Amino acid sequence: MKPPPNLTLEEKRLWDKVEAGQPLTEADALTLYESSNLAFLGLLASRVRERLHGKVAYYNRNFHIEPTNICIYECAFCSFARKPGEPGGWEYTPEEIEALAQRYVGTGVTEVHIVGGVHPKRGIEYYADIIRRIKRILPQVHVKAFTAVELKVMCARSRLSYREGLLALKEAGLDSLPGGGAEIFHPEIRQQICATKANAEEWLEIHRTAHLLGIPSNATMLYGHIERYFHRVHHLALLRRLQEETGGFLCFIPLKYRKENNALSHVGEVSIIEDLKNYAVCRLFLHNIPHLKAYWPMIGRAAAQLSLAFGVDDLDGTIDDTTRIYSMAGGEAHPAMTTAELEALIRGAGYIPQERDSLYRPVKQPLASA
Ligand code: V47
Ligand code: SF4
Repeated sequence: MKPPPNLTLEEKRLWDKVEAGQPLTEADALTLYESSNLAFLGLLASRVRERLHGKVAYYNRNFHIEPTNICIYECAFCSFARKPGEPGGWEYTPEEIEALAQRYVGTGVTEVHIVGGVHPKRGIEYYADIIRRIKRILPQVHVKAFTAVELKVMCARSRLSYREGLLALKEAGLDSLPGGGAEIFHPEIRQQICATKANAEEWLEIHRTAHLLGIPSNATMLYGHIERYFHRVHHLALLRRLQEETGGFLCFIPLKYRKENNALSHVGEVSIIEDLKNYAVCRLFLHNIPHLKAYWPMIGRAAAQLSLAFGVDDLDGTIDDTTRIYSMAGGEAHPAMTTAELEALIRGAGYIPQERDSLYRPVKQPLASA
């Protein structure tokens, strides 16, 4: 495709590079972040998006289980965690978790996403037990569970290596890992926002181990707080390198920092321009991670719809008002969408909705084109 008119020399160089399918360098990614030509970024990211997925945009039927919000850590951006005994804390028993799963029998959900606080007492045994109970009730459902931050502590508590812990969970029915806990890998920022939890090397090692055991995973980046562009590029470069090694990442999810009820509130939130730019740069730089997700409960429905023209190909799912992490931080209060609403959102932006399973296999044929 010919470049659009009136590009600067630098924009033209980047256009040609993307058209030729060459990976962008970290310097290229910084140049793109510093660009104020949003239309150019959208067009360029859409070239890559359409090469990978055409006009298809994915969604899934999912629900969340957050077993506890009791957490040993105090991440500055977190609105969700509570200390033991503090008002607003919860700790579900395995029986309560079974009752949550029971609600979804016969509903067509294909995925349960399980994440929570890092509980001071629970080890691998508790988590393997809840996976087994869920799989007994919903045998077809894909279990995407536990961030590397949770896994590090649960393995240590049960005196298991990452490999042993992940194998025990896999045997219990774990199918993939979600991408949380990555935040910003660069120590300059990590030290200020989540100093004591798993660091970059540990997060990456747990995902590497999972990939080698045949457990795919997602990756995230929490952006729009105190980090600078070069911290984001450093983060993306580490993920791209691990993906070159293992090929185990399915999807990348930029998570916009939301400011309500946490210790970083004074920093405020970035604009939608920044969100769209970030999606575009992530799509362009992470050429080897197949999917880019706009997680609508965090970014909002309108921004998620717009993001499809900035490299995004997945909006996540129906959710059914089962997650509190974002509502407690300023996201949608009761996040839930029907499949018809998700499809209308996608069609409204000129894309073709496709229900997917957790491995991005179509659950039914695409409906009439947009
Ligand atoms: O690691 C916490 C983020 C993550 C805030 O894999 C916040 O499909 C913004 O990992 N503002 C957990 N973000 C959620 C997560 C996730 C979400 C959606 C899809 C997938 C997936 C994974 O939530 C944490 C942290 O980065 N988070 N507080 C906040 N105030
Ligand atoms: Fe705990 Fe996760 Fe919140 Fe950090 S982000 S305080 S690890 S629940």
